[in-house]
Amino acid sequence: MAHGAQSDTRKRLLELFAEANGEFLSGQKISERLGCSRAAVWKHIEELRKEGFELEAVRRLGYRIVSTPDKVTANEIQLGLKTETFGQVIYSFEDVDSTQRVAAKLAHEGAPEGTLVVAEEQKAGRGRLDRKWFSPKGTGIWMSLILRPPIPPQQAPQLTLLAAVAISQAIQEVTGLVPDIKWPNDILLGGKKCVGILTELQADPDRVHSVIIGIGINVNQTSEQFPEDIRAIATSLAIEKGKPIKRARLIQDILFRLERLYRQYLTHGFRPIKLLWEGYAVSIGKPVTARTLGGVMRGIARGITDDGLLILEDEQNTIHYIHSADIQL
Ligand code: BTX
Repeated sequence: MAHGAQSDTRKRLLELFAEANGEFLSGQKISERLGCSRAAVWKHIEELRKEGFELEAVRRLGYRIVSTPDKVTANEIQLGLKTETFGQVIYSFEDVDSTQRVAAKLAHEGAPEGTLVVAEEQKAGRGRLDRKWFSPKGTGIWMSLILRPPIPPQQAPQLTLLAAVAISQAIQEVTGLVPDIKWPNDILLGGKKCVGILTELQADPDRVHSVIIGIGINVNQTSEQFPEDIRAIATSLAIEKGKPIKRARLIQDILFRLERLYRQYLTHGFRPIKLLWEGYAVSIGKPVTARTLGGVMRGIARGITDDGLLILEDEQNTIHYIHSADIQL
């Protein structure tokens, strides 16, 4: 079921509550600020309640938000969101086949940069090379962000690395845990995968039309909730932290950091991002096995190029530049 892009009035109401910072807002003031009737205000408040917001109503004082639900609806994400464009338009779904597919369709139809598609559950979440991405209901972050960078298609993989940095920073900020990044697209905690990133393009040979950054984060799963075949390699933030994490709060932080890094990237190029990326990179200087579509290669990971390719030095000291692979440490 889709919640769809939310109305401007709802969005402004949530902004008002965010400004009020937990204090009461009178019904009169809300209706004046939103330019709608008191009855309409009441209707919006009831809808927020249905979504799991806890709202206190006191005569003469008005309304205040007591607690917000652990939901990934547009309302929840936009309450307190500090971005200019990223996540300012949100399509949220109870369930969907894949947020990547929905975002690609929206991008094709002209959705603006920063449009976010997010779902409580994915029935057909996917990883790279059509692998499955396990996306159970209500426990993780399954989202896709539409970007329209003025770059040639071969630079798009840099955005995967940029996203990995923003997500790692946000995880660190919200949970205090320090993640490792494994080139190109895995984020690990304690050696186990908690995040996957999938970057897909709509492009001509010389120009990108849109880039869809798909982000899957295991947030609140217990280890029994992972299917047996990935239990040994997967983890969630809650497992590592020992307590549940509010998903919308993490999404806000990710969007904020993504937007900031993306702007920096468009102005100064990949180099500053590369330096940040190297700060989280786990494979650099270590022996790795790279499985590419062309075969298996062993060597020492020496770093990444300014374009974001992996530099691998094999046993004969030959340097290889790898565009895409699965890396085993
Ligand atoms: P990947 O190809 O690097 O990793 C996929 C592999 O990871 C699977 O083959 C499996 O072994 C393992 N795996 C599957 N599910 C999980 C999980 N929940 N946690 C840890 N490991 C898992 C990674 O691809 C890119 C994933 C992107 C997912 C996002 S979610 C939002 C968006 N929509 C969508 O369909 N995909 C992206």
